[in-house]
Order: sequence, then structure tokens, then C-alpha cells
Amino acid sequence: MNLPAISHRTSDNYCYAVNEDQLIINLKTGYDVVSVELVYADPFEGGIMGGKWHWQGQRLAIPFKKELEQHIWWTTTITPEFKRCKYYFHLKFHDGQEICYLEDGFLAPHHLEDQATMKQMFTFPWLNPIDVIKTPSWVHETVWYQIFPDRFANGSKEHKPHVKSWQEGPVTNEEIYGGDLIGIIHKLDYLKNLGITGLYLNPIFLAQSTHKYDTTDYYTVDPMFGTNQDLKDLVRQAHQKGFKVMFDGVFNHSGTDFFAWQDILQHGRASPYFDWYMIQNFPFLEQGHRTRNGDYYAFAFVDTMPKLNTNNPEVIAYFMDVVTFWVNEFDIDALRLDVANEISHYFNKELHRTLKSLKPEFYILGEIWHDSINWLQSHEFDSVMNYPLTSAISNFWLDTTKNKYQLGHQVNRCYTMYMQQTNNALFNLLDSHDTQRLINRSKGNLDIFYQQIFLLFSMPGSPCIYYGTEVALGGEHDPDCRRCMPWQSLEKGLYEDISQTIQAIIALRHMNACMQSQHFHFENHFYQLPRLVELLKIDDHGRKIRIILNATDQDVYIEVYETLFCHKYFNHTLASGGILAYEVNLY
Ligand code: ARE
Repeated sequence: MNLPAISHRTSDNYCYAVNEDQLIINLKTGYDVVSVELVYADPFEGGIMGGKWHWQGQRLAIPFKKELEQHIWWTTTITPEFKRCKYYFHLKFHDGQEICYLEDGFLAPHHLEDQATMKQMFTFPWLNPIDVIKTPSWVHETVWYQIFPDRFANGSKEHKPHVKSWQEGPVTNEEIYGGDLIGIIHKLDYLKNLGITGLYLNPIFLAQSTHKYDTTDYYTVDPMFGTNQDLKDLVRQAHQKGFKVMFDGVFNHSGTDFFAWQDILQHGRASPYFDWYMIQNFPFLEQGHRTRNGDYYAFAFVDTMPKLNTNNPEVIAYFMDVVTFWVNEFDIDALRLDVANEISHYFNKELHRTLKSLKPEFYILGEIWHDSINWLQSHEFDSVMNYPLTSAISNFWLDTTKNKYQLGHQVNRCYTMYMQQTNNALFNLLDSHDTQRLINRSKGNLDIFYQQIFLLFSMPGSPCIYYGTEVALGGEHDPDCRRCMPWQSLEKGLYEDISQTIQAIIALRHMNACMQSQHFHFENHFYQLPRLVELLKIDDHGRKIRIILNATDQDVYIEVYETLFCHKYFNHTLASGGILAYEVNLY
């Protein structure tokens, strides 16, 4: 019996309220466990009577499990009669042995009666509705599009100083290409036609750099991108077309032109803002890397991004005013928090309280690249950027020695890390302004490229297309992953096949029934699915979208035609006799 592999605690993703009546209880074991029963009762029923243990609990076999790399994840849902319960697990092993797993240890089943009195059951004391994690219901239906403003579309005809001419080659962070908010407005119909329903804008407020992650003024749109009125117009028109809009909040650090930092440079320790930052030595060393020599903390070791002190109530109050302004002035629906895992939890909880009081269905997304359970308990973030899923999907297709089970384990890991409500609101992506472009990672292989996007779009959560990825725009790591959108080539039809394929995948996602896969099977890196005959659905505009999955043993093809378009890519693959690289996952 591999007892060390067994783990549970009455908290986090192991035991939580999924709604106001039900608890989800999960258990992790080794692969030597063949069955698990959950034995539970009310904490105030049963117990010691006449010196004997009288248990009046219920026994529930746990049928659902997900396979992880070294463990099995057993999951079940119960509805405690009185909002509370105590419980233990009864495990059976392949070798026929059995054990009971209680909060403070293991007991052989036959010792329960005489020894349970010395042991503690796992106990969920009370289900308070206000503590139940509630994520915005609209997120799950959203397909996001991330825009790096300087490189997406230049919509103003005025001459812009220092702006390089729009080009489709490699770029750096030092160049300005003139993308702006009016340009985004002009492309809303393009995005609507693609099937996008959410816009995530990288920073747009006044800052020194092109990327704007070194903010100077949180209240003024950077003139490079336009005016505050342009931003109001953009959000209003986006809303009219059915888009949600998410800003990028850079509150972990500011730029060095930010008023508070400038005041410190002028007044030193006498500045009322001295404690708005994390400064160790003042005056600063004249030369060299101040952040490395310990003068002050910054983002990474970037001197031009001094780290704000998010423990300071004045700093917290300042940014609560900023986000209140953003919601009231621009009517945004969501916020992506930059370097979210370095900001104080206290700040985040104030942020949650402020934003949800302004818009109860506001979406708070933390940029955290790792296990984020500590930020996803109720009253902090609704979700995080699901980079672990990015890695799980990409690593599978990059490493052809990996088999289908290993991919399943990694994807299952992503969906057992958090609570179910969080899973439905995860921000799923394959590339971003911080990563190599997907087509580059796929080494130019469109089949590999599409399969990864297909898989992403079949996952719980909300998928995001990074601008240009709908036409397989290339680019190496930051800053080269921020190339100009190739509108000229698009207008020549160069990317029509690719764009239509992505559009079809998005259309399938919006049909919901197709793409909410919970189970999938892989064969040699191909994504094979149960067969389906035909799905016919009338879309929002009364148009008919007809999906025929003519599943044979070898292949499946998808025709999304009539009102959308005929799906040349899939037919082509079929016509060439190859096994289609992916199929649609359906219930
Ligand atoms: C610039 C250059 C880079 C260079 C960097 C180092 O472009 O090539 O490596 O300087 O000095 C912004 C700009 C970047 C700029 C950076 C610094 O967009 O172009 O980089 O400022 O001037 C970690 C953080 C995560 C952070 C990434 C970049 O956890 O929060 O690093 N991402 C956000 C934004 C960035 C932004 C900043 C933070 C700063 O999304 O765009 O950069 O505001 C592993 C680690 C993660 C790490 C991740 C990526 O997973 O565990 O912690 O994320 O890799 O590196």
C-alpha cells in the first residue's frame, strides 16, 4: 500500500463548496488503489455511545477519477443535509488490502470501532454562501483576442513622429509603428467576423516605453494610442458589437516618470511618497544597477520599473481610485493584473471588493505562470492566465516521444489544480506578448499548429487568440513576438485558408456542444474522438451552420458551410487521404 501517495485536506481544491448546497471532495492516491468510498455523516450525529463508536454515516463509492502522472485523482460531489459533514475514505488496493484514511492518520477497517474514538474525521464545519467561489458566468462563453496596441492597426491618418513604416518583419521594443485605438475600432467588424467576443488590451496608459508596462500616468491614455475619448469610443462600440473589454493593470511597479517616483527623486526621504516604493538605500548609487545593488526593488532587475509597495494603504487606496475611474469612465468588464503573484494578497482582496462592488460580474484575471491556488480562493482573483496548459499542450507536440497518456496527465493536472468554478473561467492561451509565436513553436507545421489550437478550444475556460495568430503570424521570443499585423497580406488573401480554419474552430467553440470536452483520446499525437453523425444548429443570426462529422474508422471531416464558408482545409486534408490531424470532440 503506497500510503505516502495518499493526500487530502479539507481545503483548497481538495474540499470546497461548488455552490450553496454541495461540496466537491477530491482525494489523491497512487495507482495501487482500485476503489475508494467516501463515508460521511453529520458531525453531530453518531459518535461514542456506551463507550462504543456508533457510526450512522452514508457510504458513497467514488466512480469519477482523472489520471495524473504519478497519481489518481478521485472526485465526488455530495449534498450534506445540514451544510456540514465529517468524513473519511475507505480505500481498497489491487492486492486486496483495505485501509481507512482519516484526518490524522490511517486505520485498518476492523479497528474503526475501537480506535476511531482516538482519531479525527475530516470535517467541513459549515457551508456559508458568501464564501462560495462565484466566477462571472459570461467568461466561459467568451473567446478572447489579445491586442498589443502599437502593432495591431494604425487608424489615424495624421502624421506621427518617430513612427516606423508598417512592415511584416522582425521587431524590437524600441520601435514605434503607430498602432492606435482608432485602428482597433476600425477592425471591430473583422474581429466580430472571426468570432471574437472579448478584447484584452495590453497597457494603453501613458508610459515611457512602446510596451507601456512602465506607467507614467494611470489616468491618461498614451497619446501614441489616442485620447481618453478614443478609449471611451472603443469600449462603447465594442460593447455595441457584443465584445467584453479587459484592460491590463500594471500595479506591481510604475515607470520612473510616475509622479510619486519623481517626487522621491526631488525630495528624497522627505517625500510623502517615499514609502510608496520598496527603497533600501537613499540617495541611490549614481551608476550601475541600483536594483542589483539593493537600492530599491523593481520588477525583476529592471531599474526603470521600481516596485510599488502594495502593502502600503496609501498605495492601495490610490489604485482602488484608478480602477474605479477605469470602470466608471470607460465601462470595462475585466482586468488582467500584471505580475499578479508579487502584489500583496491584501491589495488583491481590496481590488476584488472594489471591482465587484462596481460590477458584480467583473472578471479579475491574474497573470501568474505557476500553481495559483493561493490567489484563487474566494474574494481575490477569478482566474489566472493558464500557462501550465500552454506548456502541457505545446510540450506534447514538441516532444514526439511523449504519448497520449502523458498529455492527458498534464492536461488533467491543469484541471485538478483549482476549483471547478475557477476551471470554467481559466484564461487559456497558446501564445502571448511574452512568448514565442505558436507557428514558430510549431516549426511552421500547420497541422501541429491547428491541432494545438483545436485542443485549446476544446478545454473548459475561455480561450484567447493572440493578435495575428489567426493568420499564423510569426515571431520569436519577446520582443519579436510583437510584429505588426500583416493587413496588406491579409487583404491579398494570403492567409485566407488559415484564417478560415481558425474561424471555423471558433465557430465550433461557440456551438458549445462540440467543444466542451472533458474526455479525449489520443493516438500518435492525433486527436481522435467518438464518432458523430451530424450536428445542425441555427446560429444567432438565423443562419444555418451545418457540421457534418462523417466519422469512419480512419478519418473524420468537418464541413462548416453555407452561411460561414466551405471548409477547404479539412476537405483538402481528407482528399489527400491523410488521417485528419484532429477531430472535433463531442459529447
Ligand atoms: C524586456 C525585454 C526582454 C528582457 C527583459 C528583461 O523585452 O527580452 O528579457 O526586458 O529585462 C515588460 C515588457 C517586456 C520587457 C519587460 C522588462 O513587455 O518586453 O522585457 O517589461 O522591461 C515573469 C513574470 C511576469 C512577466 C514576465 C515577463 O512573472 O509577470 O516575466 N510578465 C509581465 C508582462 C510583461 C512585462 C512585465 C511583466 C513587466 O506580461 O510583458 O514585461 O511589467 C517563467 C517564470 C515567470 C516568467 C515567465 C516569462 O515562467 O517562472 O515568472 O514571468 O517565465 O519570463
